[in-house]
Amino acid sequence: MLVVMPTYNERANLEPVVAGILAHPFTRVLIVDDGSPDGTGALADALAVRHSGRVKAMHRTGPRGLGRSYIDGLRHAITSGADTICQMDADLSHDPSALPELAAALQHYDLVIGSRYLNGAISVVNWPLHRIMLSAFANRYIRAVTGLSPRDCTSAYRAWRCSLLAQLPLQHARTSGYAFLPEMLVEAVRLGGRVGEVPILFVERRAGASKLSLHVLLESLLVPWLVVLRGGRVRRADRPRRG
Ligand SMILES: Nc1nc2c(ncn2[C@@H]2O[C@H](COP(=O)(O)OP(=O)(O)OP(=O)(O)O)[C@@H](O)[C@H]2O)c(=O)[nH]1
Ligand SMILES: [Mg+2]
Repeated sequence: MLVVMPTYNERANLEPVVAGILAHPFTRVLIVDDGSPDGTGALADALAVRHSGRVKAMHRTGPRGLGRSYIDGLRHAITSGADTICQMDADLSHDPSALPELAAALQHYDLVIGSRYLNGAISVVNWPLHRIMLSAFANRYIRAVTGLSPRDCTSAYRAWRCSLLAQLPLQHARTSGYAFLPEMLVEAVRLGGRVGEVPILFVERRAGASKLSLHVLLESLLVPWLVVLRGGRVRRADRPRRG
């Protein structure tokens, strides 16, 4: 499994998260850095030398962004020959110890979401109330506008069968922030992908700073409508099953 991980100023988190991923013998890592001013890119290069063959660093130039970095990293991953691809954040909010469960669920699904909101629970640690409410609202909003049914449409912790991911029109994704996350889900369901969810515990970052901005939030409100205008709502028959 190739793990794609975008980084921007994650110097304090990169080493432990990479160690956690590499503890699973079935993994490789692609770090997608956006010229982090704190030197995360140089650390990524050092890790690539130390773990030659298992860690690779990609250095982006041009406009930076979480969405752009995930898309570039995933497109590269598709060409790498991996059968399965995982996407995850580098700030330790996504616990690498969940990787075996995500990988195992790919035996039954084409896309598995590491979900914070299964079975009526909210599995989030150290989030202030306004962050929980924002995330809950975002998920309701996205489900209402697009017709999607997963409980966590905005989780970036996802495992893919490459056969499904390679069919997605990733080259058309234009969003800079999080909005590509529900957009990719809609495309996956339209392609007939089987979508499952496994529970994860999301822990708010302890080191480094969040990059959530007003621009990214506004984009997230608009994009679900653009996705629906382009291809319609997800039809009931297309809807994913829950794992
Ligand atoms: N390459 C790249 N990575 C980014 C960019 N912005 C954020 N990231 C990375 O994307 C992941 C998620 O970003 P966060 O800032 O943690 O966003 P978040 O998880 O919603 O916010 P918090 O809850 O505060 O952690 C982290 O690994 C970041 O380093 C960017 O512009 N470029
Ligand atoms: Mg985070």
